[in-house]
Amino acid sequence: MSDKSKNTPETLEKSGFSRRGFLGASALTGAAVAATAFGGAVMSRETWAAAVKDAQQKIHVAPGELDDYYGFWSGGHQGEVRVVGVPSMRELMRIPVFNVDSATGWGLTNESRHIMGESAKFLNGDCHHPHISMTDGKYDGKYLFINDKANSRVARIRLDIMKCDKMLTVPNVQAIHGLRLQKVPHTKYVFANAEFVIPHPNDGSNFDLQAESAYTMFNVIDAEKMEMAFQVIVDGNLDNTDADYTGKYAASTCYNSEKATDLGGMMRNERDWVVVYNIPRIEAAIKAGKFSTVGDSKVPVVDGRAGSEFTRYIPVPKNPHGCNTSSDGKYFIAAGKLSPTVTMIEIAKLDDLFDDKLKDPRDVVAAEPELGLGPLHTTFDGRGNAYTTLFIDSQVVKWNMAEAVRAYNGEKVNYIKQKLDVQYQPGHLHASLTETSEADGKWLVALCKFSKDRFLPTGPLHPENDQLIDISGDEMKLVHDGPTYAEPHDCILARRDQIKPQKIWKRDDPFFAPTVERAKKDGINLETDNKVIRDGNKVRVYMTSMAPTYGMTEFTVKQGDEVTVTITNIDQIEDVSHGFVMTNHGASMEISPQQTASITFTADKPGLHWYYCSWFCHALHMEMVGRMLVEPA
Ligand code: K7E
Ligand code: CUA
Ligand code: CA
Repeated sequence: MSDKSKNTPETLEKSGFSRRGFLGASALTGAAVAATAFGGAVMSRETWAAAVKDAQQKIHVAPGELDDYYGFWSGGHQGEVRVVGVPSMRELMRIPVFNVDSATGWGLTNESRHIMGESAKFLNGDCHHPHISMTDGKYDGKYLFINDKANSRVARIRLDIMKCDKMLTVPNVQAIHGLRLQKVPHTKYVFANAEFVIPHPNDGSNFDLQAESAYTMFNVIDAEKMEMAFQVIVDGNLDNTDADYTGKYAASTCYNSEKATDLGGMMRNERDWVVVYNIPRIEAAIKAGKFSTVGDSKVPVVDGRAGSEFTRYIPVPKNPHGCNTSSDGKYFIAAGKLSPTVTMIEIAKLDDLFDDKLKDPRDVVAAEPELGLGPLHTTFDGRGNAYTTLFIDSQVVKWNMAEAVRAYNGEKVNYIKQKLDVQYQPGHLHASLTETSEADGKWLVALCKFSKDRFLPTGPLHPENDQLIDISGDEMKLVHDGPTYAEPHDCILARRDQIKPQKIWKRDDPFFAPTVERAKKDGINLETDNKVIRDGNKVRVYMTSMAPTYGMTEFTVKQGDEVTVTITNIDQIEDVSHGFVMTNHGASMEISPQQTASITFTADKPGLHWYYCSWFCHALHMEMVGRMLVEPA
């Protein structure tokens, strides 16, 4: 176990290791490895240098070589999803979701606004939990789902094109937070926690949160249709969630069982709870018509509050946070946050709890190991070990689950295997393939909320620090610091063979189907036609693009016209994306090979306006231009 007091940057400095000197000698990881990676003791310069070299080799992906894992990072309140190669930690791509993106035109184009629906009016989002769809408890590489806490949405990303293709606003709730997927037999459902308790109806007639009519709901979404399947009214609030490996149960943590509105109130109870949902029972009730609805929504709602046949409430210590299903399928593990413990809930005992064969819900607790201060989330290596972030201790603790159970049953065993300092204050952590039955125990990412002194200063706003830890051996080894922009809340790693992206678009892709439909009505052949269609004061401009020219280099409209430019990129060559920017009109979009994209703006200024290609496509990319001539009204 490491002794933190020994290996802070300050003590290392005191013992003769200047960070700057060290960085000079060893350019790549330097301080990343220096402080704490290799146990607690202050090491000699030689050992240190050797350790750094070892770490560099582990993560080095040579130029032209490919990473072993795809990582998908939530961009937090920045609103996007980022694709990162692991172990190199190179950022490969960004997928705009709840944000507006000038490079691709996400939030600006008609296709993206169609997908965003009503919620396109929101320019912000706050995504936390990215999760990949599964079949038989393994990633099937089809979709990635992510929540938006800020505007109560759930989005789906198609992993074949790495674009968001569906967005759903969850009705009658506030702040979708915890999100997980059904693992078995396949991802039929997305489980999404709405965090905040609100009055119902929430029309200003009642603000009393202690009233029975004030509640939040557990939300279940049909993953394929991206429509609400049903909602479950619960006691207290909801934080994180996960699903089991039988397809029967999902569980959520609740930190505000008090339904309090202030900090003191939310910490009043010694125990809050984990609520477990019996999915087949809820499905059966809905099928039998035993449900109600809330407000104008048609979504079936069942009442899962205390005493309901649909749920069980398992008391756990205090303000629990993370909820993680162990990759062996045995436990839901709730992290204590304000308690130094995590609670292991034995999934095999839940049948008896629901059948009332167990009288005390605490009878399903298999162990409650003490791990350290501020446990937040847990991940697994497939070898019986769990890894939990300790926010307050700034550590990742590795512990053995079977040994924790033995200790709970009175045996004298030390289930703690190692504590590794991380820099600093980790929230989530994620081991490779950990949410599946194939957890492979190779890499672990600790998503640290503070970076403090780890990087060149960037003003009052610091980057966060996603650290890569090698967990393939007996000992965890920190091998890489990964500065990231606000706020990679969570990430997920899949083997590269599990994700199969297309190289160019297919012409019949549903992503731009509404635009193709529109063109058809206008009698346009998108692959060949360059035409202007006038429809009252609406003007639709259709053109092709092929490096380095647009199919149309000049078109004329009248001042005040609503202009829709639709471009079909007929290039078939991989990686030749074009763009379209109409200067001084706030219009910008990406058009990748074989894609059709469209954008609408008002031609409100008379005169000549250049448009140009914004994605570098050719030696004559600068010359890929055209002009819109606007005649005065
Ligand atoms: Cu996944 Cu912060 Cu949204 Cu934990 S939550 S850290
Ligand atoms: Cu087309 Cu640059
Ligand atoms: Ca509480």
